[in-house]
Amino acid sequence: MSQISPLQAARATYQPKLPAVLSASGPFAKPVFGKATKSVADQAAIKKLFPDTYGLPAVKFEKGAKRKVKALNVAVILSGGQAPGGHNVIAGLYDGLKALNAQSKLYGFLGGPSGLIDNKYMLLDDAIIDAYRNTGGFDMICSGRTKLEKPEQFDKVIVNCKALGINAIVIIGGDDSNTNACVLAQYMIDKKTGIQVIGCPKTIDGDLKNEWIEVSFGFDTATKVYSELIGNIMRDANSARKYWHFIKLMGRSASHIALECALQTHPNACIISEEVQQKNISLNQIVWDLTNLVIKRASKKMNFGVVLIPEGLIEFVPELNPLIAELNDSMAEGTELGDQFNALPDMDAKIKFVEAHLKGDNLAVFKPLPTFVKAQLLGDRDPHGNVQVSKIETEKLLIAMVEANIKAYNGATGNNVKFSTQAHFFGYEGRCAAPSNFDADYCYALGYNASALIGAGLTGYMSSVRNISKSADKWEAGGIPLTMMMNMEHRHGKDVPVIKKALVELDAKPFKTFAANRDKWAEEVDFVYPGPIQYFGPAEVCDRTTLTLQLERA
Ligand code: FBP
Repeated sequence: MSQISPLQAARATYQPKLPAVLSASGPFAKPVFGKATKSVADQAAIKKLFPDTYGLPAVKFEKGAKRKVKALNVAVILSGGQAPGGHNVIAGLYDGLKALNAQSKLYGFLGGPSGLIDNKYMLLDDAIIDAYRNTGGFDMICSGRTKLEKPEQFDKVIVNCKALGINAIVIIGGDDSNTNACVLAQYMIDKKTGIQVIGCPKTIDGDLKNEWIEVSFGFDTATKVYSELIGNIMRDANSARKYWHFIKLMGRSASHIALECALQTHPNACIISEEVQQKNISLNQIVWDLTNLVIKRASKKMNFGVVLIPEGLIEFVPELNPLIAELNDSMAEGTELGDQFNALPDMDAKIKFVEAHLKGDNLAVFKPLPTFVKAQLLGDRDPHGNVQVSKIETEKLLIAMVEANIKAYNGATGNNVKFSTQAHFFGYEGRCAAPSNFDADYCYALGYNASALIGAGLTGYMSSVRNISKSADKWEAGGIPLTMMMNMEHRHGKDVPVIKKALVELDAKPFKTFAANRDKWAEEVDFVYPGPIQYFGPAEVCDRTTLTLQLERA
């Protein structure tokens, strides 16, 4: 590891808080089983696919007595995008396993799921774990996006795990990785391996949440980092009074991150993709709403402002969705059109080709788009050959379109509304931040709790720590069957079982609170400057949770 900063050194000594039941009983807490569960939808189909893990009861840990547990060998992977706190999940898991039996071993498989498949691992020991306690990043064992979903891959995992005498695999990941964990758990039963599979809910996006998983880890820290940056920009905007800042925020499809940052900072506008979709708001309408806001603020001598834009917006705009679908289909590799398109020498030729082949409405939407957006729509594909929607610079697209409207407005009215802009994209700035106290505690508890689930012999569960809007001593620990979160979805031409993604709900408190305040925030300077995450100091400053969580659990 590189040299550590004084803050990191102080932070290394932080002892994360645990739910009272785990503090009292350690990983020997007693599992108390609830009633049989069912999946959120498509019960018959899910039951058929997961005959042994479907219907498992939810588990709640209660006080338990120390008992003799054999030494366990456990494999752990980090899967997908980085999220603050991942190292603490591993540290909690490690401490819990050692408490169960000091001879237990934890193997970190390297680079995500591919490490399990290709048998790349390292044995984690005290020195490694101690070096990474309470740090951000996933660099202890690194992560990856290989999908662990095919029987051939599972078979390799079995061979590799058997060679090390692995009793359980812990998959720390988002909805896709935990979907795969669910499939792997059933596969391990089918093949009578006795290897348990436990999931942990990770993603800054906040879209792996439901009645039992109140939040995925990383959301708290990442949104605090973005909100700090947004607050700094707001203060700059309010000081210089000459720029409109358009800020795109990571979060993939869901707008949870944008919404939380809006609640924390009170921007002049924040677009929520789920609202755009439900109310069928066109791109033109979004742009005119922003244009009118710029004009209105200009009339009050406020030629500045801050606009938040969720990463996934493009997919939710009604007229862009069919356009993207047609581009995905018509340019797919192996099709006649796709092969002709791919053979073209440069982007100019590709744009002309696509304009000659797009149909009716989609052509009308594509044609007026700025050239850089056309190029991004036609540029690199994802591994499935689809448009990489997240790479489209929506913040710049909106700026260009508002600019054109303002120009037309100034021309038609003789006014001189100024619209000078700055574009930003925040995502990587927050994914590896040192975890907030909340994420440090929550992650450690999730990992420690996973060791208790393993010690109890369970498989096909997600580590669940609940009641987390309260102080940690009131948190509840347990496990939720992965099958409980599943439904069937149509993906890449097939109906497949997946964990249901949580999008922003327009009738829930976080959105309603935002909607009730946004007009006031639009026209005034009501900015809030949250400042940096604090690790040492009063609990009301250092341990506060996100506003989303507070509003949802109020
Ligand atoms: P996960 O769902 O895997 O946690 O990813 C989170 C995320 O940060 C998204 O917000 C973002 O769209 C994506 O990862 C970017 O990933 P990459 O850096 O691999 O392109």
